[in-house]
Amino acid sequence: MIKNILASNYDLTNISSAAAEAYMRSTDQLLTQVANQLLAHPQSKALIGGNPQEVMKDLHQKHAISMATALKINSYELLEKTVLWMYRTYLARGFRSDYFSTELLAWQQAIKQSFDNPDHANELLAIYQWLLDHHQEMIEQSLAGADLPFAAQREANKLQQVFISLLLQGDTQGALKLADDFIKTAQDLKHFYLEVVWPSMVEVGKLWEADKVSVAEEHLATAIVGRVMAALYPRFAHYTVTRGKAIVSAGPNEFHEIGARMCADFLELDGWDVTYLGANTPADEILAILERTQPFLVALSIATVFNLEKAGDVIRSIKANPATSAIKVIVGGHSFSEMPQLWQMLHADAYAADAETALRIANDWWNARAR
Ligand code: B12
Repeated sequence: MIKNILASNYDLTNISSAAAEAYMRSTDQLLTQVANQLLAHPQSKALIGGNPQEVMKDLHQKHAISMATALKINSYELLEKTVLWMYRTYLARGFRSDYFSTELLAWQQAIKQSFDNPDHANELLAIYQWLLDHHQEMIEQSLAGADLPFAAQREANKLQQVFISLLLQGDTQGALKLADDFIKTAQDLKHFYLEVVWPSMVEVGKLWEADKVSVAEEHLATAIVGRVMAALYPRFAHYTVTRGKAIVSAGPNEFHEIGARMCADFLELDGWDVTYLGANTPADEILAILERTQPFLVALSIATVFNLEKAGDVIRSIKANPATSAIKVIVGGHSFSEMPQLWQMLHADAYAADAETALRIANDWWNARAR
């Protein structure tokens, strides 16, 4: 098993912040050059498995964001994991494995053409060279990685098996009935969210990653879960506030909202005064509502690694502003599931792998607060 290929070979502190900033400044130019090179390649269509050009361009964007994020927070491990995810996901969609080496060469070429400062260029070229040198290993590891650890890895239980088949069949009524039959108490609701809904959606994600369910089927599954949660909410939302104010939101550009909503519901069930903002709250709006309403804590959900950088910027701004710096920041979401230590790199106050643990941490903070 090849583990942490990059992390074991590189120390990101070797990359100067000037080189990292130069990469971020040049991203648009680099993206254009990389796309042009690949489109001009004689086997362009075959390399991308007949997918539309937009899919390839989107992949380049993802590559650039993950590279920039890894450089910014000094984490080669993050880069490695994202590269493995990309290889696995796009190989499943028909991209050829030599597409990725061709793309890496195109990035090298674009860097050589775009960077004025040869020292900065050389620092970045070395990373790309390393990715190229380990290309075959990375392909193999990504394909072997179907068993990558997921935070929600639980023994599939009967209820979950039934629930996921209802989601995949698009049976909203069946899913509502199942939830209604099973959930009698707040404890049942928590169990249902953690042991049925969460692993079912992780499974839907794995099927999407392997190109075995379509985007529409994934949307349908999410929409059914949203309807089930909305139907359950009024049954348990009658509460008395016994704890502080909490703002729960998905981070900027983050469209995944079910995890945040679970956290919001768990906190609310336990007496927190929750403001739930849903998906994709812009950074300045998060900062403004924190300053205006002065909650005790803010919980930010970040599901994809491509949104970590933006979330990190929000947290830095919260901590830098004296009007919000005392607000506790807890983070969570799928992007941390393989690298829980990322929360420290984002300068959050805590991370929790699930809504129950988030609640426990919030309550500990509340109980320990200076009165
Ligand atoms: C449904 C879904 C979508 C839907 C979301 C719709 C919605 N309204 O929420 C849509 C279609 C929008 C979507 C889009 C994309 N998605 Co998507 N998506 C999923 C999927 C299948 C399920 C998400 C979900 O609801 N999970 C269930 C909830 C309960 O899980 P959770 O969020 O992880 O929450 C738990 C914990 O993480 C924690 N938690 C969550 N938030 C918080 C917050 C705090 C503060 C705390 C303490 C804890 C905590 O508590 C929860 C359990 O109690 C996941 C698969 C997965 N593994 O989750 C992929 C997944 C997250 N998506 C993925 C990707 C790549 C994308 C796209 C980039 C796809 C693309 N276009 O190329 C876009 C990105 C859009 C964007 N800008 O955000 C990847 C991410 C991979 C990576 N390396 O980052 C995943 C993992 C799929 C996969 N296996 O490859 N997606």
